[in-house]
Amino acid sequence: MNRLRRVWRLSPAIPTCPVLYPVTTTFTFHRQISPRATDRKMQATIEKYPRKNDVYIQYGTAGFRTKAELLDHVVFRMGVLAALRSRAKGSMAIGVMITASHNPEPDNGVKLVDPHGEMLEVAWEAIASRLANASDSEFQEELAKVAIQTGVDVNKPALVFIGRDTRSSSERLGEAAIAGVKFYQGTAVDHGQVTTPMLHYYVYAHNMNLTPDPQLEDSYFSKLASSFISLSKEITTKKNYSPFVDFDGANGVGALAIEKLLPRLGNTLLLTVHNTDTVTPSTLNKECGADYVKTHVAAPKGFEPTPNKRIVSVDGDADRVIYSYVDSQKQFHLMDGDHIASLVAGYLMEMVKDSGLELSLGLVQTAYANGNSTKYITETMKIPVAFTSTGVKHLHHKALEYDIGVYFEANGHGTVVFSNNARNLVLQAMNDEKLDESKRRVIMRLKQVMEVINSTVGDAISDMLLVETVLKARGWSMEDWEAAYQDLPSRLMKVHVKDRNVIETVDADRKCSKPDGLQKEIDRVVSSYSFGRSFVRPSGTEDVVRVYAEAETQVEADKLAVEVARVVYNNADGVGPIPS
Ligand code: G16
Repeated sequence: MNRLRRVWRLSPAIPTCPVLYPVTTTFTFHRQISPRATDRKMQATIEKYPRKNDVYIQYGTAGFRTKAELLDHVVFRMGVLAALRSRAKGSMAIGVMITASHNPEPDNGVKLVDPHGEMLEVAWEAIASRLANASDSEFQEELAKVAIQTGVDVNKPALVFIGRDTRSSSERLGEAAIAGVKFYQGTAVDHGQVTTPMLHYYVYAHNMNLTPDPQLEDSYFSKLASSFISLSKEITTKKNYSPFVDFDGANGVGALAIEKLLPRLGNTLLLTVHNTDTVTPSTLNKECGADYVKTHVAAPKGFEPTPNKRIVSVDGDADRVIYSYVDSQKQFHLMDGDHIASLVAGYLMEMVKDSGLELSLGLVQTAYANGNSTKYITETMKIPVAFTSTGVKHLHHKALEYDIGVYFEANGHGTVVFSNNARNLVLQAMNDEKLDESKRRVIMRLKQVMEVINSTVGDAISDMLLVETVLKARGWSMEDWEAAYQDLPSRLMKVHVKDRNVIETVDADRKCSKPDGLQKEIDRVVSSYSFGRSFVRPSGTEDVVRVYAEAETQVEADKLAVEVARVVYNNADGVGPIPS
């Protein structure tokens, strides 16, 4: 009886929320003989979002991602978890973004945004997976365990911001997230269709009290536009730079966002926006957008490229950006995340040197970085490069080790982070009356560059403005930019296998440790190619194994990729046609 009273003593915190009870034998007993009306009501809500199959789903590279029809219960539960996380973080806002980014339209996904606009803390990913995989009948008990384990103060309010992309399933899933927040007695604010980086910024800006909530959207676009315009006014070197750009919106939410930014840019950047059909579901990411351009090494469809004019492609939630152009001979040229990284890092390095500030600067890449980009950055630019596993969360974390950390994945996902030390030194120098005038100007510019960057997460639109700033400052055309270094020919492939998780990797994805013998086979194949390099890893966002290969010529790179893909197919239970 005493133990039963203990259960009741904990309940008044949120009386209608029995899931916060500690899980004790007595509790189970109590529930078995006397299920309360509230318990039944809560259970009925959970069962409105039933777990339809028992396939394990994991919080992966970018949250949960799979076919949209399998996600309702996951998103509902992530709404619940976000409300719990908000309480665990002293009632700060937490974000829930509904998107499958570059994936095809029938897919969808959900990822959580932490209070400073960063990705969900890694330790909580396992909690998210536990909740997503609990059976409907176990969910309340599992949630109670999480509440106790994380020591949430249930008396605190909870606030969750919800955002979604333009997928046809996103509205329905957004409602599931809102239901989850309400289930856990939190307040849900629906921000509607926003890019992933917009939601990250909203969470950050709200929690930092930067702007009143009704002005979050305005604040986001104004901050980007005003810092870009100030920088543009300062920069007089134009030479080969032209402000005309073709923008490929991937028929997704990036197209909606850019339309809101455009009027604020005046004539500093003259964008023609293409691939803006956010209403026809089948068009999203279809033969356009950053992922298509990067993986197919081809111009986006949907418009006729003008020779030598820059094309900026974003992905389905506008957190990645890829530049490209078609020359007057109709030859396609790709300027991916590696080129963006070296362009940005070189510019920042120059400013650091010219400012006289003592700031460390480093660059973070993954195994997908083209070998020649790493060589150029380390040997010619003399900038240190660190490697992490795939997934911006890993790169972001590593980049924080520098005062100025530039990170980009080859797929165009990345940004720049600044340490508190860097921000303080810049502010101090700006107020230093004895500072030499030329240094002051550089430091002012560095401050404006910091403003144009969305440091919370990779942001295609902010990254585009940054690239445009550097190109303008350098007075470069696409050809000038491309002349920095030449990519080694490479090829990306996907292999379908029974269970992609039989493949495990080590050494920042560069080697695989499982299944036994696979790495040895890959090494054997690679050894016969000049400048050959290849690695394989299970995707965190699609049900495939990814194969990357580079070699001295395109023919060799293609051949190496196919050979390695076949090795994977044979060693990891390949399904469907043999890779060719
Ligand atoms: C996500 C991650 C990226 C990662 C990409 C591909 O991007 O945020 O860091 O590079 O998935 O991951 P994988 O090779 O594991 O499928 P996005 O733009 O799809 O959210």
